[in-house]
Order: sequence, then structure tokens, then C-alpha cells
Amino acid sequence: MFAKDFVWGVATAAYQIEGGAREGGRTPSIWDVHCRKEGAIFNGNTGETACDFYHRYKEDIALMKEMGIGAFRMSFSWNRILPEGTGRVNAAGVDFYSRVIDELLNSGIQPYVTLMHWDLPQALYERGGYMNRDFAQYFAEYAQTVAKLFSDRVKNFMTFNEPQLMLGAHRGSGKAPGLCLTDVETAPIAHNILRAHGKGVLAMRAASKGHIDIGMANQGCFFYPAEETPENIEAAKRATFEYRLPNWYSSLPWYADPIYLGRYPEPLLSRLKKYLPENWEDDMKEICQPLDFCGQNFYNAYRADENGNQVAEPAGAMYNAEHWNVSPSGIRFAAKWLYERYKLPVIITENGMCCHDWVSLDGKVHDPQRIDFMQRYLLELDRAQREGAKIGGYFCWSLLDNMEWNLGYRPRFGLVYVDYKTQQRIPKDSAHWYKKVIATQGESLREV
Ligand code: GBH
Repeated sequence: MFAKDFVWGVATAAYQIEGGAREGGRTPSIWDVHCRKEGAIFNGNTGETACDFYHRYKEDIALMKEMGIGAFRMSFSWNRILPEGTGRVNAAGVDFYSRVIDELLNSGIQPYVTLMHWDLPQALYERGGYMNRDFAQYFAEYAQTVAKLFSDRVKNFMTFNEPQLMLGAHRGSGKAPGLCLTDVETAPIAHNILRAHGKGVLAMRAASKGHIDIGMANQGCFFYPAEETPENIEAAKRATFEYRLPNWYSSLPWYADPIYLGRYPEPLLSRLKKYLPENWEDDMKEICQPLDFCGQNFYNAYRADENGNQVAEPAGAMYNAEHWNVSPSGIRFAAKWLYERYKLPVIITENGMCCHDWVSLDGKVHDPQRIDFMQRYLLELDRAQREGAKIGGYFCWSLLDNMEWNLGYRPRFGLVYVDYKTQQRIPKDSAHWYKKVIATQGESLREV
């Protein structure tokens, strides 16, 4: 069903799993600071210990090996590597990631490294964060450092995870740094993040030993057609790429068009041009660097009618434990549209579901809905490739239950259950199921 070289992975992020927040010379990121604010995080949870991956990475890598996982998407904590954000390199931080990478490679698992998954070093936030035009330069320095130190062993990188949500964090989403800014401030922030991506890619290519694949893991607001008629499909595609809703910062094309096509999308550009920094056009060439894949996180899409207007889910629709709608056809349309528009192999860098998981009396964790969710989404992904889209891989979010940002430890997204008190890991039914999917290259997806 899926090709032999199809990449079967699981995805994670540093702040959500590592813990060891005060160990090995690590300084705080904006998330450490945010978690200390009264009422900012569900139940006052923090990532101080998280899944303790910092100490338990060997055990977790062994679990992946047992599952037959081919690739591990992880992120590096910028402030573990460069405690001041720029300048001094922290040997203990580099050593930690080095040990993780070696353990992965020795287990036959390819590391896919995200340079920054939301955890901006606090030291850089205090220098203006993304608002500072020099942010792009700081990021390039970090990217170059990582490429120098790791490109002999790591062959796949992503610059940022979900710039959409990084902007959302500045628009009152409750994520760090917990600001609520207007278009005047956020349009330049988005522009600086895109510039950082471009400069980062250039710096990595220049510093890397041999060829490395580079992409970005985007989020985005997709629509799926309520009825699969040609008109409705066209309308859903238009709603996705000619984004017209007020929350432009959640859209896909505001970030994807510049990095893949070298231009901001209309009609959003007409709306936001006045907020962009002077001479923004001069930056577009640097922002649009050749990339090797189109990384896309995909959880759900919104339902659109034949006029491209968002409509409510039908009564009795499927939802995850956090009430996000489940829309399997959405991943098929997303993959096809992305490949058609950006002409790069698509990698689903995240997809998964949070369920109401707990340990049953038999000591196991039964998660039939996660299995059904993944089966539905993977079957649709297979259909997308049969209909012409080139798909390079699929990463399940997530290996472990983990620290879900401002929602704390409430949502459980893992294939492996984590008892946060004892740090015991219990592979859920879905972990065994995914193992079989991988071993059969997707053939077992046909079994219902
Ligand atoms: C990702 O963000 C992050 O990269 C990752 O760190 C995180 O743990 C993971 O997903 C799980 O959340 O309109 O109510 O249907 C996901 C961003 C934002 C995607 C909300 C789904 C749907 C909300 N998500 N969105 S809803």
C-alpha cells in the first residue's frame, strides 16, 4: 500500500517531553516562565519534569525500536544548546542531544529534528523576541550551530513548528508568551519568523556536512467539502488558500506561500500590506529557499459548503476528547492540494488524537477510537497518493502522552501511556496496532 521507503514515524517536542528543565546548564524558555504564571496552565501543570525523557530516553527509544518505528521527530531546545540564545554553546546540552541521536541511530531510527517548537529562549524574548528584526539573525546563528554539530548524523531538519500557533500565542491563545496583540504588531512578527526560516535554511546549507533535507512543519486552517461535488471541492480549496476569515494568522497560505512560492497570498496581502515592515518585498527572495519536503501537521479541517463558507458539523459528528472535530477526508484533500500547489513531497509531520485514556482493570490501556482515527486518516492518505499526491511519510503525534502546553497533562495523545507519578510507560493498544501497520507497510489498514 505504502512504498518501501515511506517514512513511518512518531513526533514529539522538547518542552513537552524532556523535563530536566534546570539540568545540564539549561536556561528558561518563554514556556518555563509562562507556566509559572497563576492560572496560565490547566491545573498549574508545568514542563519541569514532563515525561522525564531527559533521563529516560534510552527506555523510550527501546520502545520505539520494539514498535518498528522508522523515524523520530523531536525538537531541540534552543536554550539548552545556546543558554543566552546566541554566543556561548553549552557543552552539556549538546552532549545530551548527541547521546539521543546516537541511541536513535544505533536502534535503526532516523532523527527528524525541529529547530524550534515554540520554546523561544527567555533571554531572546527579553531582547524583543520575534518583534526584534535581529531575531532572524539569532535564529540563523542557532541553525548554523546545530548544522555544524549534528549534520553528520541528522539528515532531516525542520526550521519551525507551526508559525500559525506561534502567532496565535501573541493573539490571546493562552500559549507563551501569553500576549494579546493586534495586526499592527503581529504582521511584522510573522514576517520576522519567515525571514528567520529563510536565513536559517541558508545558514544550515552552508554549514552542513553533506546533503541534508530541510522543511518546515506547518499548521494551517484547512476546509473540507461538505459534499464531494466538483463545485464544493473547488470552494473548499478556495476557502483554504484564499483565506478570508479574520484570524489570518491561523491560515496556511500566509506562511506556506512565502516559503514555497516566494510571495504573500491574496486577498490577505491587500488586507495586511499596510502592517508589513518597509521594503518587505526585498526579503521575499531570502524567505523562499529551496526545500526538500512540505511538512504538514494535520489534525482536522473545517466543513465548507459549496460557497466556501464554513458550516457546522452535522449532528452526531465525531470529536476528540478536546472537542476538535474528526475529519478524515480532510487529510486527503490537504495532501492533494499541498502537492499540487507547492510541488514537493508531502510529509505529514503530525497527526493523532487525544482520547479519554486510562489504565483498565486488566492493567492495559484500550484506545479503540485512536486506532479507528488513525486507520481512517491513513486510508485517506493512501487514497491521496493513489490519486497522484506524492507522500513521503507520516508521523503520529505522539509517542508518549505529554505536556500539552496550556492544557497541561489533561489531553493524552500518546501511543504509549505515561503514569506521571511513577513515569511508568504502558504501550496502548494503538501502539501494538501501529506496529502491525508499519510491518505490513499499511496493508493491515484494509482489515476492519
Ligand atoms: C500541534 O498543534 C503541536 O505542534 C503539538 O505540539 C501539540 O502537542 C499537538 O499539535 C496536539 O495539540 O477548532 O477546536 O477543532 C496543534 C494545533 C490547534 C490543531 C487547534 C487543531 C483545532 C482546534 N491545533 N486545532 S478546533
